[in-house]
Amino acid sequence: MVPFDWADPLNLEDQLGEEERMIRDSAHAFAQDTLQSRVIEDFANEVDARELFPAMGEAGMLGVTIPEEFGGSGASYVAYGLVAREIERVDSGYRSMASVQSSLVMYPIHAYGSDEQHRKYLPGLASGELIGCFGLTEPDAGSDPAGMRTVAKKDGDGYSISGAKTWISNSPFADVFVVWAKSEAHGGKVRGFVLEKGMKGLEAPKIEGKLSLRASTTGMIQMDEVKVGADALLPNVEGMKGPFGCLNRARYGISWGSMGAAEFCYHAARQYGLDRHQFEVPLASKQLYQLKLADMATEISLGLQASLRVGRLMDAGNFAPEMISIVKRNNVGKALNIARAARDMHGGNGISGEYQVMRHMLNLETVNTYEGTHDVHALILGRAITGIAAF
Ligand code: TGC
Ligand code: FAD
Repeated sequence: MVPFDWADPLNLEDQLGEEERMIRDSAHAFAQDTLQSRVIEDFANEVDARELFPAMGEAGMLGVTIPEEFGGSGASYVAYGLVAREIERVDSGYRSMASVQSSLVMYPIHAYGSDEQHRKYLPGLASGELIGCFGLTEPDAGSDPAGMRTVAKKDGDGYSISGAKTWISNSPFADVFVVWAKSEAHGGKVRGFVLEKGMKGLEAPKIEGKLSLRASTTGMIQMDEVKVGADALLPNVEGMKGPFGCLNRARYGISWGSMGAAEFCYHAARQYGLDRHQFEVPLASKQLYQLKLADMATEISLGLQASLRVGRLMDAGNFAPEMISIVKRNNVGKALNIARAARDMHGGNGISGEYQVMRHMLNLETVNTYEGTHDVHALILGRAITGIAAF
């Protein structure tokens, strides 16, 4: 028998390799030293924290699974998940900045791009010298991105791209824009294009006034006949499996990240209950309070085990996208419930920025919606279970 560890109930630590632990430890140190010290102000002031990209790059937080020859770490999907967990332990918005860069920009350029695109973009994205964004969602195409209206028309040797993307993380300060459009030259099939800041007809206004994910900058991408060369096309993928292949990686990372946010809330609620006395005893001595902590520990440890399992299967090249729907949907939904409970357990203090649980709660509302809403992932699973699409 071993003693029970309330902070690691199912001994996840024992299941990690040495390199995974090292990467996790450096992510933890970076997140606590560089991110935790500024997050309350970044969230309160809705700052554009673009200077965090080179800092993340230097700390090895970008492109964890991308090969070292392109500036990445060449590490496992489990290591990538552990990094997401440490960053999101501080704030979902910072994790969003990093996961868009790694899974939604570096991944498609690496998986679908040409050698020239690899050399041109990947090292700068890995170092954080370049910032990337991913344009799939449109004002009239959110859960149903196949309904997109953005088009690419043949224009000389290249293309002319027109349309609008909305709710795009990082777009207002991005240098590199991975944009998905219906290409007339490819029979109307969806194709990926890499656009660059400063191109004529390309604008990326900020969406101001979010009540969630305020430490992450979100904007639109407006394209009015943006002319690009043939070399802007991602040559090696066609159809919706292109963007969905990227979403698989990001959704998987979110399943770990959301558990990091939940762990912060669980630890905070435990400590608060031990410190705070009412009716002359600690709140943590009350059965109702302990029940909530027990539920948190249970959901977090089960969620982490499930993400670890999916990560190991991804590393073995042996996963189905529906597995990722299970962990994204379950872990984010559970994390949101945990954050709401932690907010309540902090009483009035729970609504102050200083105690941070309400910030996590507000952030997780977005995380529950983006990368496929909680209900859309249920429908993805429902289709796989019954063979009937109910979208
Ligand atoms: P469907 O008919 O199911 O499939 C079309 C083609 O795509 C393939 N496919 C996949 N390939 C790889 N991975 C997956 N997960 C895939 N899912 C589908 C499929 O095999 C097929 O290929 P082919 O070769 O036969 O053409 O497509 P559908 O249009 O009916 O899809 C329905 C649904 C609901 C699954 C899909 O539309 C969906 O997932 N909707 C949610 C949209 C979403 O998640 N958007 C995210 C935008 S990015 C974002 O939110 C970033 S947030 C910032 C951050 O991450 O921090
Ligand atoms: P809708 O699709 O309109 O859904 C509204 C409601 O209807 C939801 O509850 C949904 O579950 C439900 N619903 C939809 N369809 C069905 C159905 N068939 N049956 C039952 N219920 C249904 N996108 C990007 O491309 N790149 C990014 O970087 C990015 N970053 C984001 C950052 C933030 C802060 C936010 C908030 C969003 C971001 N998104 C990004 C967009 C995000 O992916 C979409 O918001 C999400 O996919 C949902 O689309 P929607 O907002 O249009 O909602």
